[in-house]
Amino acid sequence: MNTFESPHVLQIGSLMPVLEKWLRERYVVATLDDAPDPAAFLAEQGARFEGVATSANFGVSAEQIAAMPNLRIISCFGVGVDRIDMEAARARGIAVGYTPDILNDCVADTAFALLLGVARATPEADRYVRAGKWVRSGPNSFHLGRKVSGARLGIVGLGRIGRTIARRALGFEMDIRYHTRHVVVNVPWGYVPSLTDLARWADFLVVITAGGPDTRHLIDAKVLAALGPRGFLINVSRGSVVDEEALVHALAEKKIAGAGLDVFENEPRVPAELLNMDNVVLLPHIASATEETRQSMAQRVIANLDLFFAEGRLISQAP
Ligand code: NAP
Ligand code: 8YV
Repeated sequence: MNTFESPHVLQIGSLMPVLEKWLRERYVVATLDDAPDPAAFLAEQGARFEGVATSANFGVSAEQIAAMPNLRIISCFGVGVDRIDMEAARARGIAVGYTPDILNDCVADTAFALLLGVARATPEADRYVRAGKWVRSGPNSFHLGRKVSGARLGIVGLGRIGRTIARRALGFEMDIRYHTRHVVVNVPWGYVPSLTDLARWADFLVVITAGGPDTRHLIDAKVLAALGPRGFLINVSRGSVVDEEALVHALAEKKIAGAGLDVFENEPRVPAELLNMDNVVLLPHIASATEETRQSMAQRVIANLDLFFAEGRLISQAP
């Protein structure tokens, strides 16, 4: 494509190198992060951008959208669009592309990695071996874990990823129930209208709702108290869904058994108290981060942009 004919696309935040390469092969790309003063850059040059390429981490703010009067499409690397000001995009009729379904498997796998990790204390056991404690303390010296197979799994959010998690749980012969705002038809798992009732019932409560204001602190002190001292919390959705202060308190006071967390309220900052707790497993927001899935996500970001600029439509349009 000749650069004189190519639409101008603004890249917000760093993206996978291959995605950055593909973008530059097709479009005239400017990286907002390269500007010494991003706001001044947008005020001066915003009118030239018809497209934005961003990620679930960086999103696009209402102010940034306002500074691009000719913006027609935002293509997001990720399925969670809570950092994109969807209202501002909708008001201007700007299309928002995202990457649903492609990452269901890896996010569900990570939910199980966290669940197994915290229940069987595998990261802690690994540290025990490396520190020479097994040699010093002898056979069967490491504390007992908790059984996952056959346990009760409560899923908060039974969308694309939640259903994939439920299917994984069938292999572990778990008893599965879920909570959402609307009953999901054609699934064999029991609906629990009250989140606290689900937490009270569950051995493992896995959170996989959307982020944003509607789900902010859905998992609060009350839900954690209901989960109880034998219950584990797993969060692979967004840090904002869990009241982190209440979670730290619940863990410190042994009001819940443990937690497996891929996401945090102020990423990449993790509450200092969690760093010294053995009954938590902490991941740096890597649920979708496999070579295979990230490659497919990058392809979808490009496919959404290409199809939009060619035919005015998207493969995956965020609702
Ligand atoms: P989805 O298909 O839209 O499912 C979202 C689910 O959340 C739906 O079942 C929805 O049901 C439920 N939900 C929304 N608001 C709720 C509320 N207030 N109370 C209870 N349930 C609520 O989305 P998905 O593709 O499964 O992805 C889910 C989220 O996972 C994404 O939005 C993203 O934030 C997160 N994610 C994280 C990673 C990671 O790297 N950790 C990777 C991918 C995705 P109702 O509407 O009926 O309530
Ligand atoms: C993102 C995610 O890809 O899809 C989402 O919503 O949170 C992840 O899969 C990751 O945060 C990179 O932006």
